[in-house]
Amino acid sequence: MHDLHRKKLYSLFEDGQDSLVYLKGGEIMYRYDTDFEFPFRQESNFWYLSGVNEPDFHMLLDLQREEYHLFAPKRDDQYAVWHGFIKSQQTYQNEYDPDHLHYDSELPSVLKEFDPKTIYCLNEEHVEFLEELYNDAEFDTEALPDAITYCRSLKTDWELDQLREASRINSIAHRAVMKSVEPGQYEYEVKAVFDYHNRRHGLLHEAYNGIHASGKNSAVLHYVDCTDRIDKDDLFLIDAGYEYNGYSSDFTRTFPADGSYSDLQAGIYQAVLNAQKEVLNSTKAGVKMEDLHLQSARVIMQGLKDLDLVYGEVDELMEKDIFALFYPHGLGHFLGLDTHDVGGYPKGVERIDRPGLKYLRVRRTLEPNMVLTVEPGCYIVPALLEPAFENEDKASHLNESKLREMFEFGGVRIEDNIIVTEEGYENMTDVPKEIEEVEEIMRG
Ligand SMILES: [Mn+2]
Repeated sequence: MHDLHRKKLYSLFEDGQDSLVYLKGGEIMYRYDTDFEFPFRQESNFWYLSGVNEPDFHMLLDLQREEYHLFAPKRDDQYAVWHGFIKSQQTYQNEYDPDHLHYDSELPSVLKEFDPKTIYCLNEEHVEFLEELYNDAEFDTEALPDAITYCRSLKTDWELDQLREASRINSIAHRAVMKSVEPGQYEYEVKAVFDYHNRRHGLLHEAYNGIHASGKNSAVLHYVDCTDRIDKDDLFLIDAGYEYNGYSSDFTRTFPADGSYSDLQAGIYQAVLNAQKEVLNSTKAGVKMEDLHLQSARVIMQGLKDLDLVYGEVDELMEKDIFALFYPHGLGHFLGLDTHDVGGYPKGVERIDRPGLKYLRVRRTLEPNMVLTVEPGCYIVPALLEPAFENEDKASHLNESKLREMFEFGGVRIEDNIIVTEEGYENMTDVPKEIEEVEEIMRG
């Protein structure tokens, strides 16, 4: 399968005469100056092109002959004593199927034999490493990141299957969490349930720092403390996923700790759900992500208007950036070997310098086989509202007294993972999100 990824990359380098691609695989990382090892996880570009998920490898791609050279670390007996069994070259050959297999110590001599004109690298750090071994070539760090990013942003069928499997198991874990949450538990107990269900299905790596947030913590976009006790009137927000074969899942659900949404919670929740459903209805190839984002923000503003939390016409609330006070992040992002996957901004496309759009992680026209998250949200963030109350132009649109009463409310986010198709999308997330469905699963 990774052979297909390399072919895709070769096709982007038309003139590969006397040129090589070099990639350095990941190394084991330690906690400060100790021998505490973090679990190894391959660097995503290396994994994409090789399928190798173990430390200390290198690769060269011969663009002229379209041949793949893999360099494996030579391990000594001490390695076997302390770290693990040493694989033979034959094992590596069978597992990874390179056109040529070498030991890492052979990297300088192989480079010399090639005598390349140009070596394409991912970054300056790799250039510096390689220059120590061979400095008779021109190094280029522009073309390769662009080419791999292009390849990775349009998924192959095999990649889509990995993503579907990650989502299938993540759906099981999210349902289990929804069933088990009760007031009085601590946030970390919920995380334990979530981790358990992923791990017992063989998923060992979290795709990102999961968020398990109750009450006002749910309005902290990247809350990772996971230490608070859940109160019966709290909303609980879980934004978490594991990866399968390196491919991520990333879902969010928000539900009432005691199993039934209060009127206010239901009002905000329904506004976010309506926004997500409207945006999904518009999702298909040819649509621009920033347009979808603005569409979702309008629906949320209408919801807040209906709840008497904001005043004015939706057009005005959008023009004056009132929406950004309640929805300060982007609608979604690409998903793949990284949770915030590459390719959101094609070359030359800059971020929009405007509140509420600045943090949009994708500004592209959607194409079939792009995979992304759709995750509108609505939050009560005192840090954003306090200054807005002081700003005359903004304050006239805000129901200050009602909003102040909600400073402990937190927020709502609903996130699904989808594959863009020509006519629409495939939703890989299978976790209840309608209010009645959520309440029913929580009742058991
Ligand atoms: Mn996400």
